[in-house]
Amino acid sequence: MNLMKLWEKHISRRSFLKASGVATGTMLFLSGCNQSKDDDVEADSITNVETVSANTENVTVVPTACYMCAIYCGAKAVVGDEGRVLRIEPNKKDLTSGGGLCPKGNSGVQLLYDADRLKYPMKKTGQYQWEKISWDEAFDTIYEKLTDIKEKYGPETLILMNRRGHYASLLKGFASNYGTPNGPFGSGSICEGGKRVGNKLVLNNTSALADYKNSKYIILMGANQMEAPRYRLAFPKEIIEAKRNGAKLVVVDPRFAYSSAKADEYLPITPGTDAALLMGMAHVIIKENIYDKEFVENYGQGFDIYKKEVLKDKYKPENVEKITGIAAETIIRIAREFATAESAVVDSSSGLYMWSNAVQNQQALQSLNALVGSICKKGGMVYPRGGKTNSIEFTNNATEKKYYAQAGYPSYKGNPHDGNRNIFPAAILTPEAVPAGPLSNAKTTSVNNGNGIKAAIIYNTEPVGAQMNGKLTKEAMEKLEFGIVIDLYLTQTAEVLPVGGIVLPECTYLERTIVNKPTSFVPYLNINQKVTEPQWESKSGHWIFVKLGKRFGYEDFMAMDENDEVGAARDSIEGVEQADGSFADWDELTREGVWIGKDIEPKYGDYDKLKDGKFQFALVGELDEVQELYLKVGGGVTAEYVEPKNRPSKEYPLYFMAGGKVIWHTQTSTRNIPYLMQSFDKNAIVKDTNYLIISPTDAEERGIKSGDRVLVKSKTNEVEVETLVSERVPKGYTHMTHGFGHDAPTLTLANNKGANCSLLVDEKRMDLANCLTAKEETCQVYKI
Ligand SMILES: Nc1nc2c(c(=O)[nH]1)N[C@H]1C(S)=C(S)[C@@H](COP(=O)(O)OP(=O)(O)OC[C@H]3O[C@@H](n4cnc5c(=O)[nH]c(N)nc54)[C@H](O)[C@@H]3O)O[C@H]1N2
Ligand SMILES: Nc1nc2c(c(=O)[nH]1)N[C@H]1C(S)=C(S)[C@@H](COP(=O)(O)OP(=O)(O)OC[C@H]3O[C@@H](n4cnc5c(=O)[nH]c(N)nc54)[C@H](O)[C@@H]3O)O[C@H]1N2
Ligand code: SF4
Ligand SMILES: [Mo]
Repeated sequence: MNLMKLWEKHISRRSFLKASGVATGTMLFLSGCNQSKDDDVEADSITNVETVSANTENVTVVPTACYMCAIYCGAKAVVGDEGRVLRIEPNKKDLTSGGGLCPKGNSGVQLLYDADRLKYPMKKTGQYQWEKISWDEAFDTIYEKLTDIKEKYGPETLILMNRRGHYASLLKGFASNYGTPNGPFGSGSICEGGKRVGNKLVLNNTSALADYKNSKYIILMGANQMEAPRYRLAFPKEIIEAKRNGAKLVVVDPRFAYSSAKADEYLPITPGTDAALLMGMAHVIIKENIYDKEFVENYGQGFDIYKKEVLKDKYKPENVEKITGIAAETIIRIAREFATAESAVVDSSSGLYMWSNAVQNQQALQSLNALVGSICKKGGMVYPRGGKTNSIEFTNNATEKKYYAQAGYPSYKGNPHDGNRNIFPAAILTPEAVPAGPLSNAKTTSVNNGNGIKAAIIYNTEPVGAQMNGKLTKEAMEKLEFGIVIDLYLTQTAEVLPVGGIVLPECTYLERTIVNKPTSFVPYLNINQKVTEPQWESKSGHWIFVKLGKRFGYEDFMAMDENDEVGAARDSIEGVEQADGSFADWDELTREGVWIGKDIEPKYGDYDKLKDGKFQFALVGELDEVQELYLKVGGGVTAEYVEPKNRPSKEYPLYFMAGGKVIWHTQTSTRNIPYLMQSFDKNAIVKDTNYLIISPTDAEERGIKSGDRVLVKSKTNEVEVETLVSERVPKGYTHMTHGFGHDAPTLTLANNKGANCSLLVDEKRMDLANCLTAKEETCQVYKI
């Protein structure tokens, strides 16, 4: 197909003309290969839609965005003859990426053209047996099955799962219309519930961001930003920039990760004990009277209670040394440096959140920031102000609230967490053991009407690989009465659907159009623009969910046009006032791939966003619903160090960090991409599989060498895997990267490579936000 025509179809005529006009003078010489060749391309010249000459063919550059993980970096697709996408380049103007792309972003073309992709809607007829069906038949079957289930068991027996990202609002609209409050549940209930609740308690906002770039003292605690950038790919770059401007970087991590390698000071900590270190630092700072009195006085609530806790003997440096393994004199020195730096910030990630004491950790962390006045301050913690889009108003949007009210529960908003899918296997297998009602008892935010869960819609997530105790998830899936998986691949999760289950092929992000709201300090949006037509019979989430809603006759969906996703994208920004008072410009967004508001610097001094204008050092006075509920489920009024629930024992003497992100891989979704799965340097821990990484001492004690196969056993399960002996992990500690061990026949590269470390994790151990605790596992290792 003529490329320019294809492109023209997807942006307005006016913006297309404007855009191509800008480009005519530019000549680029591109070879037709997939990999980035920066030296061939004048970076600054790829700023627009343009027709450029190559050695062999004409190419077009289409601004779009990456969706190989949930950061949504702005990108440019270089497209050759007949719509063939040649490669993905960075978009220099994009803010969340800082103008770059990671290796996963570059490899997007291989996802697009992966021959293993799901090509048609299919119906399961037996184990590993599928029958190709038409989209119409798929929708008819779904309508009949789900209508039947609703009549027999009630709408609450349908659960929906997704990942943070595209089309969540349409999925939510479907759930509301169907009448289930159970979902869509994203991955937030796996990886950051503790953070969100911790932040909400003290900062009145779930998602504060560290202003690394402008900071003079940065502590990364359990956050491997250099390798697993969280929220923004620009972060690693900005941390390095801060270092160039004189900032000190301290990394606190039990294992020597990539971030540790960039640190000015690296502190290996005893796993699970970070809150003790944070409280110990606060102890020194308060004792030495070097805290920010002005902040505490003007913007602090309940400081005396916090102070009383902090000054307890258990937080004396010599006692904290015993808990954390970090020398008392180091704690004292770091505390002094942190309090007296021009600006300072301590930030965390899964290393603190994936523990049973996650909420308390985050309370302690933000309280330390507050103690030195680093809240709403340059170089400290600030409120995000990313771009906004319209949220679609669905007729029954209030379903869950109505449901809770009818059932006599506190309002849904009162839950410390906005959605939880951890209850999913138990609600299928043992509904009688799952308490009814929302999180009033901190057991579940899912609603059980007594019948448990009977059907599931699983979109863009792979629970067998990603949920703790994947074996249980498998058993549960097989017992569903009906299930639907919407994915790019026929995953191991799809393979355990009950017979009669349906899989629907979504197209990739390069084959669809939607506006993104990347996490940001400033109002800004970017856009995924369709770069090439969907292949085979794959369809975009927009098309799939609108058609689905229409099949059910839901009025909200009847008014939508499944074929007009460009119109829907445009509507999503129409008339939306951004945080700085500006309005996004569609032409600019489609032409540049990004739209940036008036304010281009983070906003400081937003103290009015704090609850009653105060940072909550302690939960006193009139509490909001989340604070009240938190106390009710056993949370403390102020920050504290709480010992993790699970500790190494005689039977399971080694810490087992189940998961841990690596630069070349996104969770369960990039394991079939050849460019990422090639072998590199063993020490860099990059290969087409995962290993059990074990210290030389522990390996020697067990007679294990690198490359040996071992049996890793936890209380929950056991797996076999290859080992890598490395000094990057300390004695007593083991680690496996998550996302491997796919065990269905459908992914040519990924099948049976490595092992699924989630199988080993106890799914019942949760934090006070009801979030899972993958880093808190323990194991024993045997040479096979
Ligand atoms: N043991 C252990 N388990 C973990 C973790 C850990 O550290 N340890 N980490 C946890 C964390 S932090 C997270 S966020 C979760 C994430 O785990 P998941 O929720 O499973 O997320 P992903 O791996 O990103 O993607 C899941 C599926 O989405 C599909 N997919 C990709 N792009 C698209 C698309 O455009 N459309 C559709 N329909 N499908 C698409 C992929 O093929 C894949 O099957 O895993 C969690 N599980
Ligand atoms: N390349 C890449 N980047 C990603 C992702 C990806 O899959 N690949 N996924 C994205 C997602 S969904 C998420 S949730 C984030 C996760 O991003 P991170 O949270 O940074 O990633 P993890 O590797 O899970 O854990 C961070 C660090 O915590 C350390 N740690 C473990 N236990 C403890 C502890 O008790 N104390 C301390 N101080 N440290 C500890 C680990 O050794 C690890 O280095 O990454 C995002 N970015
Ligand atoms: S960080 Fe995520 S969104 Fe950005 S380029 Fe890498 S995979 Fe794509
Ligand atoms: Mo995550």
